[in-house]
Amino acid sequence: MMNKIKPPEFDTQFAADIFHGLTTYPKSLSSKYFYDKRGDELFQQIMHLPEYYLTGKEFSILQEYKEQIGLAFTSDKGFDLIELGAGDGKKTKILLRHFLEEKFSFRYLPVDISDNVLLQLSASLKEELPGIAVEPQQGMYREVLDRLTDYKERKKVILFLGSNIGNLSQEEAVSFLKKISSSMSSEDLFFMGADQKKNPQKVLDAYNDKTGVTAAFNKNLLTRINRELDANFDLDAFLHWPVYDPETGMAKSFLVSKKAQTVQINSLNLEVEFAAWESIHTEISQKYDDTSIAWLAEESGLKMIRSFSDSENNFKNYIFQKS
Ligand code: AVJ
Repeated sequence: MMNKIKPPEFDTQFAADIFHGLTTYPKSLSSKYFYDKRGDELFQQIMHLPEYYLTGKEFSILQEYKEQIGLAFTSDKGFDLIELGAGDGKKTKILLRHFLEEKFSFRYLPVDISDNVLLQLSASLKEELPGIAVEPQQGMYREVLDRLTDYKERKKVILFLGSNIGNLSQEEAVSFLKKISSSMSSEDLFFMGADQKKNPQKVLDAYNDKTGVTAAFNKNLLTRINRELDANFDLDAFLHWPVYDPETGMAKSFLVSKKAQTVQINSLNLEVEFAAWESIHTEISQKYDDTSIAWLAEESGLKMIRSFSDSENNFKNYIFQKS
């Protein structure tokens, strides 16, 4: 019999999720919590690492195929470009600059949960690409997509770059893509970047860089729990451990406890016991191929109409329509 204890109440979703993740077996934490201020900085550094090929490959695809991409996006009445998780917009600016030069009629609607990100992005666009109509949309993807579903005046093009889809489990990815598809009309497009299956060593290296930036990024989650929930994780007592399964295409990252230890999380009134070599799963970075993308599309009510890739097929950008 289980002890009947009153379920704890939590001040924030973060507190609730950390509690649940560290009191179940096997332990896990969501990668969405990587991105506090320090996490954002570390991710910026990751994008410049020689091992982390994703950003450079997608950048080169957008650069090489911007004309063709532009021709697919544009329409007589113009279009609205909605970007989910815009970040610093470095890659998107390649497209925006080209669309501006071509004098396409379009508006740019970057969507992000962070007001701060949107403010910085709007400011940098005003400076670098004045003349673009920018309408930032603060909120969660789902909320914003709901808001935009009834909007049918112009063609919508939804951008989802960076292989961010890879952080979702298969089930979550289908549910997310169904949401996208249901917010689209027949002429709308969905443009998505997805990292591809490749030499497993190359994938592994991307999540295990020599300089340890990715390890610091992964462990920063513990620093965040220490700060926000008054905990005492010892970062040196955990190992950053990425793995890659070439069959499923799943890259996973773990934090592994180097010894038996107990961690106090004061704000949660919780003591977390770790056995020696017990793991915390922290991230999925799914790698795809055309078969798995076709399956995802089929499950989600999308139809792939074009794809663009770099010369080594390391990364692909796909265009989908509602099916
Ligand atoms: C931003 C989700 C695409 O999974 O490759 C980078 C995040 N994690 N290094 C990825 C990340 C570790 C990244 N995404």
